[in-house]
Amino acid sequence: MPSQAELKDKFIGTFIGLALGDALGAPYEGGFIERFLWKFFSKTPTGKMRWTDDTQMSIDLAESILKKNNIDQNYLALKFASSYKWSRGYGPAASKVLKSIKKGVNWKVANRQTYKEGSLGNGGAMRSTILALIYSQNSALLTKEITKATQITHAHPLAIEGAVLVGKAVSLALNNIDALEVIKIVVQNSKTEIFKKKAEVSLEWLKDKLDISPKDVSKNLGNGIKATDSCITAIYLGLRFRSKSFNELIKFTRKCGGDVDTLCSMSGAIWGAFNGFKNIPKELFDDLEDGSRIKSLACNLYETKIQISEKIN
Ligand code: AR6
Ligand code: MG
Repeated sequence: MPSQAELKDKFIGTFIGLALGDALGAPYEGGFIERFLWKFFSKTPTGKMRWTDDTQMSIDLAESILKKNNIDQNYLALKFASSYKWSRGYGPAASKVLKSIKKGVNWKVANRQTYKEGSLGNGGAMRSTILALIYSQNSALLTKEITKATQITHAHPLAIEGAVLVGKAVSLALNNIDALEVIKIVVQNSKTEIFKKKAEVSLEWLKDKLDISPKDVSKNLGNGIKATDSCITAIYLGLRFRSKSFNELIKFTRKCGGDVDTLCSMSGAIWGAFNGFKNIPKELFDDLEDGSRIKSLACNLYETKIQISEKIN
């Protein structure tokens, strides 16, 4: 178990790892058109690295928990909707859900307007980290609260399963659980064949310390925007680079291609949960949009976690 001071540093490392991964991955996301478009949005007016919807929705979730002390789905839906900005690069179905909620449609209706079963994108998983911070000591509550936070925009069972698996990996990293143990737990917690198979492949690779190329990682685990094509990939990357530098993780993940910002963001959060803020390069943090605001949100989440844990126990 980490000490209180270490845990607080890990909270900051997790949230900053998520935002930095997002901002560092964004210029490498998608194909030629996406990369070209991002050039116009990649910097803030003061020249800092701009992050995308992954970080925006994580900030929304963090602020919502700080305000309500738990997941109030109606409040969170409105918060997500009011923060929506096209230029943050939200997925197409997620954009429609948020625009509908903004117009007054109930989230329970809006989240099934494009797909009857809801979206199976990784948009729920990219923000589940925030709940891992709050519920890292209570696996059942972690699953319940991630499910509630995810289904507002991503009602599909695969989106929820992916979000729970990513959240679980972050919570185990916060608790200093060994990387091989983490992937074994991910295998055990995978309910669907596709997640389980990819988690089993990751376990074999990590056990044998294999030097798998970015191309083979993408080919076997996926690099797409669906939860099934990215959640296990990000978990594998976060675990593989657990004892290497943050820069090495980002360099490798950029080469995996596809949904690079979200792969970097989710694996960056896992890396940060293991290694803490103290190991994140200061020059990267100084260059990040709203770095101090995110750091202070992480500190406030830490205080809230202590209060919530006292109530639960
Ligand atoms: N059936 C078929 N295709 C689907 C379904 C479904 N039920 N659900 C989603 N898709 P979306 P996100 C496909 O729009 O998950 C951003 O860059 C469909 O092509 O809900 O919030 C974020 O940062 C749909 O457009 O987005 C993430 O990296 C796509 O999956 C990424 O996009 C994504 O679902 C996904 O964000
Ligand atoms: Mg994004």
